[in-house]
Amino acid sequence: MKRFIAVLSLAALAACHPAPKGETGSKTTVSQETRADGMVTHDAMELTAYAMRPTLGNNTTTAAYVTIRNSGDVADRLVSASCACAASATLHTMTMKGGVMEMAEQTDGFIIAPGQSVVFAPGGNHIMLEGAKGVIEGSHEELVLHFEKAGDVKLSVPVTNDIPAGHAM
Ligand SMILES: [Cu+2]
Repeated sequence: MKRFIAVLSLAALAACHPAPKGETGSKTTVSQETRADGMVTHDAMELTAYAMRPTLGNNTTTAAYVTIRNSGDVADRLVSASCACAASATLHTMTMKGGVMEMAEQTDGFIIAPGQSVVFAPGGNHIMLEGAKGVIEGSHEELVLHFEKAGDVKLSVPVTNDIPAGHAM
């Protein structure tokens, strides 16, 4: 019996993720069971690895990153994002085209199926912020993610060049 327990705890250790670094290890979860019309139950999102890059010099374009996991039972869609820190926030994808990385706006947003994640991280999907001002290293900016079902989710996003690697959880 004792041996069995030891094996179990080893397996648990092996399943652990590496410790996230610093404040960027923040996690926000939102959940709702039932909607007023009674149609949708248990919509839930886990938001991790969020960060925003500070603006550099006179450059007013920057980006925000977040990993979104659908931990609920219904599909949801990230429709758009907004931040008081910028004139516009758009959802961008990054794809290889003829050997060149090209970014494009994902105007339909991102559908996230139950159990699936969408990762916004350097080199890939990102939330493009244009006309940004006062996005200073060490501060926080409120980023709002607009979901079709989960509604508006507010994140206090640390401004840092130490961007955490997003990962599918
Ligand atoms: Cu972009």
